[in-house]
Amino acid sequence: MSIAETDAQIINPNMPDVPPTAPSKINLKDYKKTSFDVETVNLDIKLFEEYAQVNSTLEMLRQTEGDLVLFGEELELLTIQMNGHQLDKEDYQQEAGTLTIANAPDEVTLDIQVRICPQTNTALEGLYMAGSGDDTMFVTQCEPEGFRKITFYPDRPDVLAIFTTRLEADKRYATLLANGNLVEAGDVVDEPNRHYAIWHDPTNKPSYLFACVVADLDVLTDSYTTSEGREVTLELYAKSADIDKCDVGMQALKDAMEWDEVNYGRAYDLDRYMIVAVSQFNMGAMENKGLNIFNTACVLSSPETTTDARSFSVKAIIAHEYFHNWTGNRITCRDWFQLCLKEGFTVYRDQSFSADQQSSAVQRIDDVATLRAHQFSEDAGPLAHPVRPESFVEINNFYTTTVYEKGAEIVRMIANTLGLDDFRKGTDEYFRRYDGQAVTVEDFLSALSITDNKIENFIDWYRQPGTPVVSGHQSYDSTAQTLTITLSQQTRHVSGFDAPKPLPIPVATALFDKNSGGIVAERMLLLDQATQTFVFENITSEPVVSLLRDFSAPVQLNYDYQDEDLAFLLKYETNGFNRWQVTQMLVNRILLQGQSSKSSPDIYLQALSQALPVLASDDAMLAARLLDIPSAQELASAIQKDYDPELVKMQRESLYQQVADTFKDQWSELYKQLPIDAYEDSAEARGKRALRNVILDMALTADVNDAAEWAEQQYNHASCMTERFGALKAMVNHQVANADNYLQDFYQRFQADDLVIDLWFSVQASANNVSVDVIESLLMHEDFDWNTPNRVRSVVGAFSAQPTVLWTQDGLDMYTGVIKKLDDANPVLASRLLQVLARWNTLVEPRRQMAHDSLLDLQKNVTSKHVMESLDSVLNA
Ligand code: 0A1
Ligand code: ZN
Repeated sequence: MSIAETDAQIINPNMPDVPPTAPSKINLKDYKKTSFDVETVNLDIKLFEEYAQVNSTLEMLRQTEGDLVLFGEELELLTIQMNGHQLDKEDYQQEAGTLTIANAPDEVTLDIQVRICPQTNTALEGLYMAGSGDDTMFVTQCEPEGFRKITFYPDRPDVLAIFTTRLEADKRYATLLANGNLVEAGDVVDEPNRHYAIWHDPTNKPSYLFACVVADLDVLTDSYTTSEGREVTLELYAKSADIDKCDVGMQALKDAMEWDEVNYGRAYDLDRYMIVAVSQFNMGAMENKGLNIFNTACVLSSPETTTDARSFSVKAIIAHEYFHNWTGNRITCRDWFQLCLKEGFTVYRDQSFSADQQSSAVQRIDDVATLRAHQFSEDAGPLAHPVRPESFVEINNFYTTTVYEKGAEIVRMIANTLGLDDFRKGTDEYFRRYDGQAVTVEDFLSALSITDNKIENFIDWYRQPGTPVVSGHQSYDSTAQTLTITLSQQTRHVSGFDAPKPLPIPVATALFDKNSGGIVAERMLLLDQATQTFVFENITSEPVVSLLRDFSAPVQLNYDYQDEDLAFLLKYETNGFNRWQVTQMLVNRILLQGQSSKSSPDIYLQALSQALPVLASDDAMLAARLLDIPSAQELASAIQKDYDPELVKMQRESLYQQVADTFKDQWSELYKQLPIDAYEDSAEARGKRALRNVILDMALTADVNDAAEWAEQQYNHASCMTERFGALKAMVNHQVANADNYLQDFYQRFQADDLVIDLWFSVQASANNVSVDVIESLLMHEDFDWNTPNRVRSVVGAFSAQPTVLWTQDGLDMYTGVIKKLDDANPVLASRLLQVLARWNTLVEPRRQMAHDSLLDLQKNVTSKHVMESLDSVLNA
């Protein structure tokens, strides 16, 4: 579908004639309870060819003084009755987004009838139609404020109610699903083509966890018996062509259910758990009570069509949504400022689950790499905000890596500070105390403090934006046999926030004997002042210090290491994560320090030569990670001024080339040690596939004879997508002679599979030599679809990671043009794409000015509050 068609679609003829008001800021400090609580909700949703009719009955009870306020957007109000009496226009006040009834009695039954238009809902919030042609379905997305696009309701997370939902539709939509248990289903009287189903959810829930699906889907069914003896039916719904890609997700669900029982004592509480795969979805997945809705990219997986990395993340996302049943659903957020309460804790839980499914070192490496590439960069720029923000215009703009990933790091620090036994006692207390409630971060910390109140001052981590920089040095006294480590912390002052104060920073530390390489002391240092010294006694010779082991805090470390110390640690550190961390420090020293103090790559290359051959046979996945050079964005995030994308790219590529050349004679041997075997989904097999792809790319970089042929062989004889796509990517990036033929072959083989065609788009949009012309031709391709966020991200998202082309006039024109197009149709997606431009202010001239002008021009052409809020912050750099 073209963007012109999209534009035409979004004019909704049913929109009420309500004057717009300027978007206002909402502040945490203004939180007030609602005047009325909802006890029960009865929803009746009837879907027709061109619209949906939604009738609702709300039983409400007064809890404090004040008006009865309902939220509603893009609804055509047909009738409203209070306690059986029809309300006239003068009985209520309707403003943009709200409907207010003054002087309501203490007990109220509201009957409300509205019409909505899911068929034209391109924003993918509320109830919308996904798919096209004969292949359509209706689904909901209510978090954070989508329910108000279905009916008028006190749509806030602290209003919990019991929902009963009746769905009615044409019989070609055979699947009618909503939260909870199915209580009745049948044909509609006198309408032979229509049927209905009634669902009842016995748990009290906020409206953001409401969901329904009206579709024609196949289902994979399984079951799980909980530790409490409950027999749970598990159902995974997908299009019939995709049903054979549901086994990985189903197994992950059962693994997650068991893991939560063993590790947190949490069992599932309904008789049915459903997951539905949807091709048009703004985010990864959604934890609606008993009825998760998933982006197809985050649930479907098969060896032939899904890379190992993607398949692994499918398992993690299935677990994440399942874990929300306790951390998010049974205990929810009092208000949206507390989003990190459910997200930070749940990400910590899914990371721990994933660490149990593969090497925990590799899991930590991947989590930290993501944090450093994305969250550190957010914290360093104009979009920096506390993990618990204090104000927002549009809450959708705060589903950020700061809330999610930094939020998870805080929970990790707390868990490590308490120790895992006391952390478990604390989480048990949290579930005991707050089950069924909507609570705050303070409540969470107070429950976790039952064994020890030392973690209460971690609240400052939730309040203060910016990444702390920990600097330090050591001095050794051979007479006293003491080692003194001095550490200090500094956080940049983000404008609009109080001056930063010292945070409690746990620094996991080990001292290594220089002669034996063994550990002579190990301690968790708690740095909670601006500067502190820590003394180690009985140290007989000056050791090498390893700090921030396992990345014990989300900080930047600036310790006065010699390169030799880091090379030493690469050899002797016992934990794989710490070894990776020292290679990253070495690479950063080579690439980022001022010309005069730059490290030479020699020590790094020498250290790698020692580590690589052993690791390659020992732990292939870790060996693959050790060859990582931080991405261009991650490097850029450390540069505050005069960032030159060309220079960084050149330096990065030159180091990569040096690594490739250093091992030129070994790539062939190493590659041959990793033959293509029959497909296996084990950590070891995944490690070998990852390393083989890294080696292939290195060999092509070093111009090893026959490397292009290896790539073709690997593509042709691939046992799975990781091998085939790895080979294709290498061929495209190195522009080998046959690359275009293979691209074409790939397209033809997988034409029918949207998720693989997303890969096909993304490999081209992220190619080393990409140009704006290539991107534009991809956007014009007949398979490109503006209404499918996965497709948009596969081109535009991939392109956004190409700073040398993005930050040019043509690149910016193209990119801001996309944001303009999506601003109206899908503001959530448009605003997320915009956030990539946040670091414009650090660019070298003339790119900086160019970017500034483009952003100012964009400001004149957008209207959604999502994009306007992000743009205001970005321009305030
Ligand atoms: N709660 C989900 C994330 C999510 C947020 C917003 C959405 O639509 C605008 C969809 C999903 C999670 O953390 O998995
Ligand atoms: Zn989540």
